[in-house]
Amino acid sequence: MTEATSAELAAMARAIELAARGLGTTSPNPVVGCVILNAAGEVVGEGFHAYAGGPHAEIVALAQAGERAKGGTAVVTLEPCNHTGRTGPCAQALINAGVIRVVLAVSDPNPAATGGADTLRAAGVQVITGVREAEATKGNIAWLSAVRRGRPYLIWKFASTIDGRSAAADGTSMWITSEASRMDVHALRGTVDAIIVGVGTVLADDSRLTARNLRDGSLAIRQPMRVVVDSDGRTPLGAKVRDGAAPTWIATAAEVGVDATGKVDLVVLMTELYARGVRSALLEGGPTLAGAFLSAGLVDKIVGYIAPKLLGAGPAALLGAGVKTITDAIELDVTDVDKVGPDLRITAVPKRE
Ligand code: AOF
Ligand code: ZN
Repeated sequence: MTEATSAELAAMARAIELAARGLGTTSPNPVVGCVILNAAGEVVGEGFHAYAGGPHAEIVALAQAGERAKGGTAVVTLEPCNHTGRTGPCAQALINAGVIRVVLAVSDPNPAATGGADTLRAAGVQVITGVREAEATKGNIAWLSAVRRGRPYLIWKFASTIDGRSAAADGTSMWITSEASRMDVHALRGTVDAIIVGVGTVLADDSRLTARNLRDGSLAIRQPMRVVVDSDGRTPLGAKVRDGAAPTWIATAAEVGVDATGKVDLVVLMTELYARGVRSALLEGGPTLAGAFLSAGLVDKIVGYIAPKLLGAGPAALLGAGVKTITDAIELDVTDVDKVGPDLRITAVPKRE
């Protein structure tokens, strides 16, 4: 059978669900889920990847299935790995367990690990690819796009009034959006590996840029790296980002190098972040840095919190994005619109030609 059966389609939906349990804890590795069906098509094992360095999803599911995997099928959201990294090759483990068929959703773009499907086929295992591929891709979007491009998946977050302003005329910007939106931002911070801001934001707000728990304000267990883009090294020694509560990188022009505008080269910065294990990052401010990232085509997703307020004056949420005339506008596709407390949360992705 060269197409997935209905039992396998159902198992893939389940595997995608299992994979999602690893979201936020597997980086720099992907989220992966696996279901083992016995020869009769019954579920005999389930597993997901929980943390980098831990057993891969296939190994967890095989352990649960034991002897019952023999003559059965492995349904997995990512092509089984072919390499010995922190753990052994899953393709070989599946062969050793006597699995005769593997159904997978997405091929592995990681050059170190790819080739599992070929190894399985060479051992006589039937391999079906591309099953529920779009859903599995969505569940792993940050990791997949990061690995394919060699730079982190970047989310630009901003808060503004309905008339697009991020501060009042006198520069005051505290509490533009509601408490509910600010809590939502903390949850968002908890899903990424790094938070990026410009030095202007540090100088203006002196925020901690940590992810805090929604209930009591205590620090979340996993802290994203704080990255301050600071061409001239102006981050004060006493700035809260230097409090040691999370790994912090003050990225200066001297260290990273500069682009044609004389500012920190953002492409180099992103490549360096990837090398440091960052697969997803949240860009939080300010407007000029956001403009530079957007015009360089480095933003993958936009989350805007829009407060039901009008100011009529004051700085814009975005500046200097390289748009001079209407035909230069950065076109977006809105993927979600939600109400967060009294505010609107708009999620969008740049249209790519
Ligand atoms: C995972 N979990 O369930 C699967 C992965 O660092 P290692 O040795 O654990 O290898 C990580 C690579 O293995 C990862 O980038 C991906 O290409 C492949 N498959 N990884 O962390 C899993 N199946
Ligand atoms: Zn593996």
